[in-house]
Amino acid sequence: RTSEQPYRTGFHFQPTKNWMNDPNGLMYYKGYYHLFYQWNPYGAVWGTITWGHAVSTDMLQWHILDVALAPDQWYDINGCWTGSATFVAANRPVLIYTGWTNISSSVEHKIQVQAVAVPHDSEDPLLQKWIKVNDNPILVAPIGIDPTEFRDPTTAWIGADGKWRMVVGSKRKEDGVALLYRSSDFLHWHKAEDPLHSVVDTGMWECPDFYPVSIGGQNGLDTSVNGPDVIHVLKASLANDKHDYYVVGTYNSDYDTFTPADSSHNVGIGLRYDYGKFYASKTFYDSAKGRRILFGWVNESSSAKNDIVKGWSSLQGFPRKIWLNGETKSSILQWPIQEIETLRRRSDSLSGIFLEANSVTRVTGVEGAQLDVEVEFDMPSLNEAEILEVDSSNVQLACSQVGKSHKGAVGPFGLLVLASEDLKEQTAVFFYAVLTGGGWKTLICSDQGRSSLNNDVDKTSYGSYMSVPSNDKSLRLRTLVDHSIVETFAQGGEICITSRVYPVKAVNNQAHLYLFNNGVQY
Ligand code: DQQ
Repeated sequence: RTSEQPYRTGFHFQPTKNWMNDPNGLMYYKGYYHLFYQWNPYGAVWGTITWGHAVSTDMLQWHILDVALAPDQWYDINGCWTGSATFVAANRPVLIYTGWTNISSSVEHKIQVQAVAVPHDSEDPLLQKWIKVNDNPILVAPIGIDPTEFRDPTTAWIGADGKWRMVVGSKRKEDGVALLYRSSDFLHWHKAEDPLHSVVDTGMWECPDFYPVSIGGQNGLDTSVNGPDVIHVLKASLANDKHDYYVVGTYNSDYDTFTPADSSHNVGIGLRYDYGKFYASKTFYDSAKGRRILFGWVNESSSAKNDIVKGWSSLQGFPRKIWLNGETKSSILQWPIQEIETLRRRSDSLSGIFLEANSVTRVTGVEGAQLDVEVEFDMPSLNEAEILEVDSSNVQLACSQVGKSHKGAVGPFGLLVLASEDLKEQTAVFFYAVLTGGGWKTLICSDQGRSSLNNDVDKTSYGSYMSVPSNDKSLRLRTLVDHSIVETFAQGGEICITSRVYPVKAVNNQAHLYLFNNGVQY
């Protein structure tokens, strides 16, 4: 990082230059974590997309290798789009991805097909060279599906009959749909009559992900595992609103049906992985540590013009371990992978701090633009919480209307990160307990409103309501800060919020940490 490049990060993956988007083909193989990613080698904006490739032994330090897949065949000549990795046998990883091609060389109309690539040398733990198979494209859009909306194959899994299954994202009219395909040999795929799942009016489903989670623990499961102790998660990235929505449900592998566990949730309705910036995410099973890990694309909040000047765009979110929330059994929990703890150069612990009403307290001795902060607030008394006078159906709006500077009863209270000494720059992560029509709720917000003196960046606030059981003793926050990214995990990973910020003064060791309380009742 230089003074010209204050927004490059340290422990988040980013290519040395140019545009990146979705994580692709994640896997653990022969001692290395492999991250492929949508990458434009030619500039800092989206364009002719290849699969960039990086490897790591700890998901903290990455080594960038040569591009793994580039548009060099008629069926992917306009771009090698998102796809996934599957182990067809222990030492046989296979990639399936979307090729963006032309209907014919004379017609300028671009469509999507699916293609397969296999390692040139599966003995190479770095899997540096990939061969596109002769059978490509292995799938074209079926009748009734728009070939411009047919993409992003999932990791495949084995069903009850021993055959492979995979899902491809699409839409039918305005309904988002996860098309289901079956195969015996991984090259010849047949569409099942019914999709795995579909939800009316949710629009195009990009980057679907479908995986099992254990009902009784945090351990991850390989993608084909099913049984009485297992429940499934289906996620889709909604092209209409650029958010990743998931639902937990039961997968019947005899009939290939998927039924949401809680009828009030569905894909596109209800739960999101993250209430800030986080899109086109993908999980994989880490066989080395028996966990399931989630990566997601975090784009910039600055303009394309700025990206071109700085020469790069986008980060990957810090990898998260993901497992079923044992309390609800219909939502998941996410937490930064434990490897991050090895980066802690120093660890300070403070306790018994009383946050007076209307106070801001500097956490002395904790400076810098790279932090991993965990805070636990004693549960405030909710007796005095006020009725929320903002539009409670729109949380993003509620968070920006409340804002950190709002004076409430129970909150806002929380953290100021990347704050300049004069507090002119600050990113606030806060709780605010309110009474809405539906009862007590706690808002958790990330307020970027004062994150930068530069006004040429998007400072939208993000947030969510969080249900806090009455027997919970505290409100908990964990916030990771890495120069231009702030990732918050509230209440042990129930709610996550990622934001991008571009401070001008609060950089490097000029960035400070504060605790604040604007509520009068805390
Ligand atoms: N990005 C890819 C597509 C995918 C979209 C193209 C999601 O395959 O649907 O770069 O961000």
